Amino acid sequence: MPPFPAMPVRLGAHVLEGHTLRVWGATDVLTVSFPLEGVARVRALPDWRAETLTYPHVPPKHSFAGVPQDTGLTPDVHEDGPHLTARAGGLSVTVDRASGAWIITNDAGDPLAAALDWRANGGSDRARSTLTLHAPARAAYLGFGEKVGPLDKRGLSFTFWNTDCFPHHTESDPLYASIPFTTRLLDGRASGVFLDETWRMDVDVARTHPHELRWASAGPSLDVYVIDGPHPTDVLRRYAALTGHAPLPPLWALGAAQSRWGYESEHDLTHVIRGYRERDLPLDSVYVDIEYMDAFKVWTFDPGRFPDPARTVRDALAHGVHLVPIVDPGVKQEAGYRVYDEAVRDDHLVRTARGDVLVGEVWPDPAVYPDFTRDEVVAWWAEQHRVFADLGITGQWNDMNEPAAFSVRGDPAAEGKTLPNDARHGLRTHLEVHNAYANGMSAATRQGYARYAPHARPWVLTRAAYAGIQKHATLWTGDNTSTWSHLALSLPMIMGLGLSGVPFAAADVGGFHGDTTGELLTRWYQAAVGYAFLRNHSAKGSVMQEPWRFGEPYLSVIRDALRLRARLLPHLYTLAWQAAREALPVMRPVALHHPDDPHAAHDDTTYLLGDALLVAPILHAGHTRRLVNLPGARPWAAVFNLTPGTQVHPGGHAAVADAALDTLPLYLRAGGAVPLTEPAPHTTTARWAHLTWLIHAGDAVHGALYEDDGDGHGPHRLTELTGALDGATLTLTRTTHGDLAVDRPHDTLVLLGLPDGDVRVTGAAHWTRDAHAVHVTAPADWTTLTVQVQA
Ligand code: MIG
Repeated sequence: MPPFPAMPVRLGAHVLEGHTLRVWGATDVLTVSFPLEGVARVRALPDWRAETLTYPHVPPKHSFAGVPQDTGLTPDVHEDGPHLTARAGGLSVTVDRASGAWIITNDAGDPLAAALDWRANGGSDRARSTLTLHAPARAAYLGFGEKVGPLDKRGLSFTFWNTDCFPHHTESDPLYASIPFTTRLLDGRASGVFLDETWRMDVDVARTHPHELRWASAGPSLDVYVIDGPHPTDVLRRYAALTGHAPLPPLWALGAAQSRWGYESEHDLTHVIRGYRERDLPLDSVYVDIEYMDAFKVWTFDPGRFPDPARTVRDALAHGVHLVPIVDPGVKQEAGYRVYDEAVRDDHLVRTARGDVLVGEVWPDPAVYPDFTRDEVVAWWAEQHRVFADLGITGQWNDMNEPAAFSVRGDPAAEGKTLPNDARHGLRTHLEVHNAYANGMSAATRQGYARYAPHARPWVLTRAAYAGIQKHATLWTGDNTSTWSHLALSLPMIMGLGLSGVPFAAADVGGFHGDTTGELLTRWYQAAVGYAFLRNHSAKGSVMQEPWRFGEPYLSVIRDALRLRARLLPHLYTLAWQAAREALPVMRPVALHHPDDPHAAHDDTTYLLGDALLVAPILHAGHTRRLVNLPGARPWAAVFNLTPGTQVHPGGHAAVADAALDTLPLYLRAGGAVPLTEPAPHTTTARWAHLTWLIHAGDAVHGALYEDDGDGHGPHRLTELTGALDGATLTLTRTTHGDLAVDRPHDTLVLLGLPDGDVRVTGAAHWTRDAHAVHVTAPADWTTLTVQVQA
């Protein structure tokens, strides 16, 4: 614990009101509260009148992250000279009233956050509110939302200011989303810090000073949540309890998706769907970019290119393909256009500092901006989605919602391709709510589909975001490029989003900007088998990059990768369900499950699907071999391309993976059990007619399978597989919960890691053994199987 620094006396009196402790002095107010078990909150606010009033003024907070403001545990408060300590929910906050510094420890005595210095500067344009937290030397800092760089952000600095960065590079910052939340990993122990501030902010992650994590906000105050672990999954769970859980997506959204800024008509969509079907490539959705609109007017269709949109949607669905249209927030300024007329009539638009409706330029030109920071505007925008829901659309792609502006009328100096800092959102300035703009837009989209297509689960993609976005939408990482460096970057970037509460993020497969190649596209598809969604997307002017555009061998290998993805869907869908319940991301950094592993915080090139399947893609041109860090104490079986092999590697070591173009290195940890199915042209339900458990026998076997209709809100069933290998005997038990009956004729079990010898199975009538595995056909109603090996 660092010593409290010497500073002028800042704070004096205190009062406990309800569950909030307030401490105040001549210029500042601190409030301390405990919203949940394991979470402490410290707000720092300026108050110039504090000395003249018996009771300092603390304005109510509107959290754009959606954190409830009126719940909490009541702390015990204890005074010890200048130190004031509040304790609740397993945490203590000690404030040194002389200096204003504060420190948060848990009941085990671990210091989770120590504020060496802070200033709440009242929000004048030039002054900034600052917070300096002690950064222990060995700590890694993960998360911070959608950021470039490695998984561990120590030594970097970032700005939170949602920006349309076209195209971005591997060093670009800021990008499209702002999630000021980090998980600190220190000696295998995790804790979190979340600053619930939408104002433009900067963070310096032990870059300028090696022992300081420095935050600076353009806003008047600081709202800090400190979250206890000890495990990184605990931090994520508590962050989701504060800011919300992501809803379960429909199964189809996890299937293969194709997109192109350049599919311009019904004919183009039909053509691409046929291209997939003719080549026997799985396809579940096609994203429809801006050209479908009539003169870029949102909620319209160009009558020439889409004469009958209902037919277009229906015909695609008949091929098992969902269409996902893009929607931009900018509304064309055109009298007589219904959306614009309503927005003006009902005062829904962002205004200039002078009070006029702000006019900018985006794809529609001139364009006006709905003010999604106000509830009535969100409700109005939600109603617009009826146009799409009535056509049978249930997925949507919200773009340009930083918001982006190519230019702003009357503001030739418009900075950063967005609205001016002093633009007005009701009573708030743009500088305050810019980062929150996309959350309101995406909330409206989810509300709209929930209302007008209640039979379906909405699938909402957004480019921009603030903390809490996961309740409404998921992110793709915007305009990446068709380069190997962007393929490699996609892993830490998506995992960083996963550690920031966004479990379903993904990057554009093949790269958006620039020309991809057959090899890059192929390796990208392999690397992306575990992206939460798998969308090939590219920009106008770049080479076409559907899976067949580069001929053989690429087409065949991409088809294999898409089939691998299709086989993994029972597992991926179960992970999606776990993401919705427990806030664990689909693509998990090794550090999430192995915080003790010395290499995990710096492992940017592999990821886990669940806790037992490790994906180690090739990320460099021409490479056919790589090193793989295999974490933990248990052995890992090589299951390249999901095929049982002969190699088993010890945990806690690196392995060498040989991977020619047609090979994706995968490893299954001892004890891991992963549910797989057969590839299909597109998804139908998540009640799998074919089910294979790939199991690596170990001392503690565990696997899970979540099944339901794949969409909507019907019955479900959870199957859990447990078991243990004891000497030469493997026992497996299957239990099920839930109200969904599943009727498949049998389960197939593929068992790795058994000792050599003849096999006898009790509980099944059919089994075989080959060089790599034991294959068991288990009856539909099996509950227990015993596999005995005789030497
Ligand atoms: O100004 O809609 O990131 O995915 O294809 C570019 C056209 C606007 C940016 C998105 C990209 C999309 C493109 N959009």
